[in-house]
Amino acid sequence: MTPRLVASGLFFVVLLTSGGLPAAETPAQRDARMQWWREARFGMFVHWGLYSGLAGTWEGKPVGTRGGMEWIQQRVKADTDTYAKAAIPLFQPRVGFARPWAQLARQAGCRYVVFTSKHHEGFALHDSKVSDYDAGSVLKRDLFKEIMDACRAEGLRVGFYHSVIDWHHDQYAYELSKQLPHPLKGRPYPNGQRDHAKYVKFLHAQVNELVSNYGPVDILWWDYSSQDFQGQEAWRAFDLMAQVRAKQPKIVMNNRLFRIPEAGFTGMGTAAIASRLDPKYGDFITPEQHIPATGMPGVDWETCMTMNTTWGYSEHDHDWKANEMLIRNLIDIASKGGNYLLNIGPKADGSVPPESVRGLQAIGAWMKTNGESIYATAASPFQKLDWGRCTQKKLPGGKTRLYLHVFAWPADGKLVVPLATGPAASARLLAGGKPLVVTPGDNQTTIAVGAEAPDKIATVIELDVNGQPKVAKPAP
Ligand code: JFZ
Repeated sequence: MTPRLVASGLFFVVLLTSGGLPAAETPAQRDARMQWWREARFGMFVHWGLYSGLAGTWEGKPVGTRGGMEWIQQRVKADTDTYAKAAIPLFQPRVGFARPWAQLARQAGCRYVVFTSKHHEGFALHDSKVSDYDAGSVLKRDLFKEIMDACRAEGLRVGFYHSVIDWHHDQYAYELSKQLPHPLKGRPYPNGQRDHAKYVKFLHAQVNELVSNYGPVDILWWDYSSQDFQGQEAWRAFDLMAQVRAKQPKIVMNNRLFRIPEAGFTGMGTAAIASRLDPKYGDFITPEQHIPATGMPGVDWETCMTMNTTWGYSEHDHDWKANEMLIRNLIDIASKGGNYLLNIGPKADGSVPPESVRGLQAIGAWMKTNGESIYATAASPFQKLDWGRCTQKKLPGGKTRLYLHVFAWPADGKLVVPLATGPAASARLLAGGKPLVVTPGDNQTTIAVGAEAPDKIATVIELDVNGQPKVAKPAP
């Protein structure tokens, strides 16, 4: 070892021992930690808790037909005892419910699962020593472990969504935020006074159970903060993240413990999109129910989306997205360099709504043939393509493979790609490998694709070119 290497080695030892924080991580180490997540492209989200049994119905009436029914306690303004009394008898998970979730995810082509360990209602799915509002106390089961084990058995990466908002805990001081939701908002604390620091201590202790007792955890999906209540002040967020990283050094976390511009989270939808994210606030940003208009080079992002309009199960929501939209959303997101976290809201018995099964199976059928145009690809080199989307991959030997996803099939059977290619360019259908005739050019390349779209939703054509793709400038 040269003296310089010894010195830099010491340098990192010093950084690491001063807390094991992300500051100690070099960009190369971060890239290595993020690699599986960046290549995965597609995950399954699961919202499942006491609200699943209520299914959008309170005292026999629908609370609504649209929107998040995992918020039902807040929607009907129930205190936690009233809510628990109504919901607990309905929450009856069947034995072995979790394996079908994991199978469904794997067959859909998902590479990871993120499920709710505790949503805003406060009910924890594991067997918690620091709470009696948990599956261990109420059902004598550890549903968290059942889900983790099932996902592992199917070879999936797995992590959990954890709400820092808590509508059950008697020290959660909801008056400290005007913006965060609470069923009792505007009403005095039923127990007189609250000491929020005690809640934060409980939050840390419960998360510590989850990252200590169930083996490796791949993802922690925090939810959520407001402008007026966030970060270190609200959740002792830096301490919480450090505690998690000490137990799970490889874990990937989102940024929702914070809500400031430098953390890349300032609002929902479009406003949640930021082109910067200091890694000390988390690893990725989370556009919700929304696909950004363009990619964001240098920022990792994941769009989470429902298949109807609610995260938690509702028997009243029938507004299901068509298979075509689900598949094209996945392609659109991959073409912009993001991940797609697609939600299911199982019923209280753990069964998955048939419409969700249908949608995931359709994605799975498409991914079985076309998955290599999604996994481990990079964002499109084109700003816009009239007929669809594009992803790309570097091939050994200096070539680039473009995956052209055709949504709108050309009526004359000629697909025009705004790209300069040389005579070495070659193309074929990804499904089946049929070679296609390429006419290269300085401003555009034309591929003879035939009159009929082989796949009405998205046909993938591979186009191999030498070196970096030379994208033609759009006409002024
Ligand atoms: C949150 C949850 O409230 C919701 O139930 C679901 O779990 C989703 C994935 O995440 O959704 C939010 C988060 C933040 C805001 C609104 C909904 N917000 O800041 O307005």
